[in-house]
Amino acid sequence: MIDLYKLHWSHYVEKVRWALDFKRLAWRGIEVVAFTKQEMQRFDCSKTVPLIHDNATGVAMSDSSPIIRYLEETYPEPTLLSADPDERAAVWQWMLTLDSTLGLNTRRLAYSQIIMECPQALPTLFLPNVLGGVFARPGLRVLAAPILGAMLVRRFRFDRNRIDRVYEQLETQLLPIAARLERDGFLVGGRFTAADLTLASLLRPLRVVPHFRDHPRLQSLFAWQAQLFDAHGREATFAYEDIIRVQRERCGTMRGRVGWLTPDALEAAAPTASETLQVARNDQHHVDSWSLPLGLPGYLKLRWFSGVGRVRYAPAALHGVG
Ligand SMILES: N[C@@H](CCC(=O)N[C@@H](CS)C(=O)NCC(=O)O)C(=O)O
Repeated sequence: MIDLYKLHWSHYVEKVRWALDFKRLAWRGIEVVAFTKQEMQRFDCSKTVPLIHDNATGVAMSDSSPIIRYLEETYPEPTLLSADPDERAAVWQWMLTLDSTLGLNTRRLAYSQIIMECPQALPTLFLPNVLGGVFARPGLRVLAAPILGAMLVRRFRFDRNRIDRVYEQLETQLLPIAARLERDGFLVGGRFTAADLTLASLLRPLRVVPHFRDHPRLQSLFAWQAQLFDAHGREATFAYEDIIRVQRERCGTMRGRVGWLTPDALEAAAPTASETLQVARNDQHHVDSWSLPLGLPGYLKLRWFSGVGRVRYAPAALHGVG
């Protein structure tokens, strides 16, 4: 039995859940409290989720791609990598690159979207079990939302999305990937590997970001993703997708017009240089009770002056995408 320490909606966790299911391994999920991570303190690896503890071997480790590599080495069949060494290396580089770029940027934009449109979803996601779920109740939710929002802004710097050119970087990364999949069907070797699993999982948060969800040249990519989810029995939507869809249906609009994203701006965005990675990068900044209030101006800026304007809500063309 493998214990998987998780936050249910995390796209990095979904990578590992998918790999465990693909390999038909027995596992049980342990939901952690994101702020204390008390449940993981006894392990001496980094305290991010996913973290696994394999009761059969005693191994405990975090970081989704090394976890998948460990699963592959310990439980080789069915394989998620490749017997061919060149393909294996290519899959590994795709995984680390996507973890270090796509996964960070999609997380940034999805949280930004939630803060812009329905910050009251944050207590539901982060505090469902704290003090018997009291913060997820309607009255306290309204009070807890800005505090959680400020904390997340401090941790991930959503107030810098424009300066850091997050939309531009994502678009220039995804367009060639979409074209490649249209041509080849899979990222490496013409068959499903951990590279595809990584891409499909880490792309999930973008399904709440209208600029990408409705992008005419990315529809084939979301269709590819939906097809994989269906073929592998993955959840069609995550809780935050449903929460934001309900909110949009209620108010009839969504934050979808990225004001500064002109064709010229996109043209000028340099594609990210591809380097050989040994480990995945992360973008979390330390937050404590002293620095938390510093997140409030960024939170308010994101809520009211993000530069991402309202457009009329229309459900996405694709089945399963809100
Ligand atoms: N590169 C890591 C990223 C893991 C990561 O950033 N996990 C987030 C959840 S999406 C986390 O543990 N967040 C808790 C925190 O921010 O303290 C991986 O692939 O597992």
